[in-house]
Amino acid sequence: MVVINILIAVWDFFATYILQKAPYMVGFLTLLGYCLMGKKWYDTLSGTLKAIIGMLILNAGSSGLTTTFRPILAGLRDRFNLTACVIDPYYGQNAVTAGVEEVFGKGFSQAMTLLLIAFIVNILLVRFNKITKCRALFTTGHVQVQQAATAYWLIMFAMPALLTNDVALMVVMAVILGAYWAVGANLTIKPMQELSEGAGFAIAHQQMFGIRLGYFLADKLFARGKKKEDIKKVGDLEMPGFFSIFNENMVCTAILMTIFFGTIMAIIGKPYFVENAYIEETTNFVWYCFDTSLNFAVYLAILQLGVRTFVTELTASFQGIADKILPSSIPGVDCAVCFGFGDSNAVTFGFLAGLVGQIIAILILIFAGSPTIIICGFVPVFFDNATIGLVANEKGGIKACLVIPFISGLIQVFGAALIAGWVGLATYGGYLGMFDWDTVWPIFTVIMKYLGYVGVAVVVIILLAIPQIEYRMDPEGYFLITEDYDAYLEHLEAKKASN
Ligand code: ASC
Repeated sequence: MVVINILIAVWDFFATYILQKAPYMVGFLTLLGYCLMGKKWYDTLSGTLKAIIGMLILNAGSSGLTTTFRPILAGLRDRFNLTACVIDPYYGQNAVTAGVEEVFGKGFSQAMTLLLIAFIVNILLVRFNKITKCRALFTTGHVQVQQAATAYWLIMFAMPALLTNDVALMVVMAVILGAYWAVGANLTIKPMQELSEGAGFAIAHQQMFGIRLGYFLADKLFARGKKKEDIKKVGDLEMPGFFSIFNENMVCTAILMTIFFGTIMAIIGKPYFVENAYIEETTNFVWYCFDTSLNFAVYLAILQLGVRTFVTELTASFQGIADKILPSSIPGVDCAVCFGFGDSNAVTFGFLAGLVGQIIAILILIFAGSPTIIICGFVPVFFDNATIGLVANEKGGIKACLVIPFISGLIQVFGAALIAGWVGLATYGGYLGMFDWDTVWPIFTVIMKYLGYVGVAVVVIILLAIPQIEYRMDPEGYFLITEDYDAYLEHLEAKKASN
């Protein structure tokens, strides 16, 4: 009895403080990896601390961005008294918590049990990757919490028959969500290895299908028939005279964000910021806008420093886990990690292009009299589109970096309006709204709503078939790309030469 109680207490601690907190999860994996490699204790200690601190720095940057710029976009809603659905992971989670009891008669705590079981499904799919071909492990706990909550709602909406059978409900959800994590993160391996020149990570976030789609479109529409050297990327832009200051990432971000957020803040107007205690009546508003906008560049720089601090530790130590426990696997990490690679200005360009797409889509919703109006949330518009833009730029150049996030912005708003209105989350004011949750998940929901248990099987089969198809496109290179990137590049050369 005592032993069981201790085990439960240890598990509770692990689930609360490690599994759901990305920095400690990354630290735990680094520690485990170095221990399995038999590294000296002091190297293990230093590597683990660097991984945790690096991830905490990354979090400081990304939450700085989110907490500073989210209220500004949300301010538009308050200022103009719009009753509309904000697309944002945190609003989405609140909406689920607020409505789940009322709509489905279920508490939120089951969503957390779901998270743990789905994570085990992810581990198993990676463990048996000789069969499943899944190579990436999810490590981003906060994202898993948000996704478990939304998946919980979508699946109960699609399959009300499950409401009376808790075990079946958990099994269906855990299999679908766990497969989505394993398969989605797996899809990002190729784009990420190319972007980072083999740094050894995948993305475990909320736009994994979006990343692969962006990569695919950039390749097919913008890189077709062109030599790699002929593709003009954001970093190759040679700008004349004063424009050349835009080549510097910090300067470019600072100038564009000052123009952009300055305009939005001017539209919202000083009284709003005074009423909500952001500033005093006596504060100079123009200076406040300037100062706030500059912080965008600050947080982005912090975020990139965090990436540099932890990525090498995590990926080097993960070798121990890959050798001993999960062969041929790599860690899936927050999408912000890729902002440390490629052309850093592509982050800003992707974001702005996505934002233009979102604004146009919102205007269309308003003028078409849509019953659900969407408000841009900072997290989807920035983190999704910057990531997709970065990948598109790497593969297809600057045009791809502008066009693909623009289309993504349109899709995010239209997709969110349809799904959030249909399943009833819009009534509670928010929806997760990240790219995959405006595209792939609504499609899953439709399939399950109309086909029931058959639909569940269809979704699972579609998901599990994806890595199989990818594997068959290049069986020799498939595991090589995670195991030995240089050998993979040689394999590609040899393949090209023999064609
Ligand atoms: C999300 C979310 C965040 C951000 C962050 C990006 O989806 O909930 O806080 O993106 O993970 O670094």
